[in-house]
Amino acid sequence: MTSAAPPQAAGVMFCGDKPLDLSTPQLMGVLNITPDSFSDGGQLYRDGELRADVLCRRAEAMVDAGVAVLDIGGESTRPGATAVSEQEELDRVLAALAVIESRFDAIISLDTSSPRVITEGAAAGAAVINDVRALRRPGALEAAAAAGLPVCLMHMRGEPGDMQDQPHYDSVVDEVSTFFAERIKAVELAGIPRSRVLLDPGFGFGKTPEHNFTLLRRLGEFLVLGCPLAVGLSRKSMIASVIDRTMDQRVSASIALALMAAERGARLLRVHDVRESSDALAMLTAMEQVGL
Ligand code: 7PJ
Repeated sequence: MTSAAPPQAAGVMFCGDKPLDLSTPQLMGVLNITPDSFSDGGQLYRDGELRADVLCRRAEAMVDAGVAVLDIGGESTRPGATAVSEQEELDRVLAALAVIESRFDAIISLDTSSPRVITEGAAAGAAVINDVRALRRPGALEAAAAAGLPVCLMHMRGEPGDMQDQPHYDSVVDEVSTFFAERIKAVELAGIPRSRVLLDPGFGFGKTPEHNFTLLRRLGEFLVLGCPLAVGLSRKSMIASVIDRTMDQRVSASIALALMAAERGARLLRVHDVRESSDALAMLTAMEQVGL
């Protein structure tokens, strides 16, 4: 299949007209426009209102720290979260895009599964679709293909409401690989070339701590699928399965996990603590640049 994307240097993925250089690991900063997200709910959106000034300061700090991508989400997908209506999600996301898009040059991704949010968000300047449901919601695949943007396809077993009810796999790595292969085929059939696909094993989404650590340890095995790998490990509960830490005490462990993932081939790291993550990544990149 031929791609309509501009000619690409090795490791560069075009997000609309902006190049994302994945030849070294890059950061994606999390901006949750929700009252109830996993670790930062209510900071940027409270009492039905976007806190535009806080959002601007947060985005600016992320851009200053060197993040390549700002990830805007209007739906909480933490375990047990209640569903949000498509209209409510759309209102949150469009309000945030209106604040950020004109002010910052960073690539904006949308953490969404909703076809309407994909279509209208892309029209409002979003340049990557990051879907924890891997475009399985009816209409999402077609909406993403029509938007012509890169997609991040994440593995999730079940739905946020029930995904942590005793997840079981015979082999978590094989089952996630099979899922990726099936989703790559589906997006290619819909007209999204593999060169615009990122894959994410979905840490914490329908997985026990052992599943999560197995996926991390064997992350490099997914590289044979030929797509760059994205990971979200920041502040996740797999940390608390090892050390008893509240959400805001998980920074050091999050950075350790991010570095392990980057060493195993991850190229896009979804993080909350951008300055600390960026400093840590700079050390890895410096080491890798000296060669063997
Ligand atoms: C992830 C995500 C992740 C990708 C969330 C949280 C929960 N998108 N959205 N990967 N997690 N691609 O921030 O902890 O792991 S929401």
